[in-house]
Amino acid sequence: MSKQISLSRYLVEQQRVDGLIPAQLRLLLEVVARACKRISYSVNKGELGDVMGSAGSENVQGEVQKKLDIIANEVLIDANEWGGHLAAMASEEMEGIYVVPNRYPQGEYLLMFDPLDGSSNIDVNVSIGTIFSVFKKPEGHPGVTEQDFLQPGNQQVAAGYCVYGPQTTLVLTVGDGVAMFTLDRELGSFVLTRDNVRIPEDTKEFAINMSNMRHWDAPVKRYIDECLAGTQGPRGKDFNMRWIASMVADVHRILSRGGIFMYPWDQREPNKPGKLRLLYEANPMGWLVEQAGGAATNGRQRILDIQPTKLHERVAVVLGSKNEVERVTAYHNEQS
Ligand code: P6P
Repeated sequence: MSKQISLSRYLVEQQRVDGLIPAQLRLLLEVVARACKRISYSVNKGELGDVMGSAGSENVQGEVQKKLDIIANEVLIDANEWGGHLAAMASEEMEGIYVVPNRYPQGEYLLMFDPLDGSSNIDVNVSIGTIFSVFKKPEGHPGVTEQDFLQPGNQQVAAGYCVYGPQTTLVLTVGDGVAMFTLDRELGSFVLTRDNVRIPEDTKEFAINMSNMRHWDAPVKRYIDECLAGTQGPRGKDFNMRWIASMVADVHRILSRGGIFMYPWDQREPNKPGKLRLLYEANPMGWLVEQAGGAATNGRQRILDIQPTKLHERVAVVLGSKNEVERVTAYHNEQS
């Protein structure tokens, strides 16, 4: 039987061999993984547990919360607040930051997460996931404030997601490439199933919500029109389209076989730069994609270089196979 490497062993080796992750960060990542395992069990219960449907409340984004949105958020808060590795947390589902209560030791890390991304898919049994991003708390002042969370994505020390699909798979980077761990339900642990994940630089597969076509800006229309023109058009090859409407599932496909994912600015809400969240979706996914040899921009600049101005900042997202992202970005920059 091939030697199975657990997530815990992988993290110990990253800590010991490469000196990449301090013990406190290793502990944090193991706690997040256990929380994701717990969320996976709730997700998998479906109709058998009291976890489906709406919670009858709205989140800070004004979106109707699903019961599982709230369950996942509470699992992550409860799992992480006592360990001594965190100073505070921020969630897509919460308006402000959650400072670790004084009854627990304060740590040096900040954890941000979208507890259950793609939750509109929960009730129809389509893959959903948890996205997380880790920063160090800025030094030089006591306590922690919202301002401490407003760091550009290039300052992340760890990022990842857990996709709850046919398999429950945790995907992680600590700055030394991307690794994938599949949950072995018999063992109850995450086992390394792919290491050094690489995204092909070219692709024939794009992911975008085509129903928004009439609202797109010209560079996006140009790029998609060229893909749709196929072998008769300037690209000289046919493209396929996928849109799961669950960023975690779409990004997992791109990390697994290449592709380009786009949620661009559109004129439906012209004052919003985009639909997706910078801190909870674009930064962690952008770093994972870059660590796997892909690229991630907002159409004009590298996502990880964007300086956030508020916790729930939104951003346009173009990420995936490097050559395609560079083409879309070039089209935008030619425009202005
Ligand atoms: P639309 C899920 O709500 C999400 O935030 C992402 O996971 C997903 O890519 C996108 O929104 C789907 O948006 O407009 O196609 O429903």
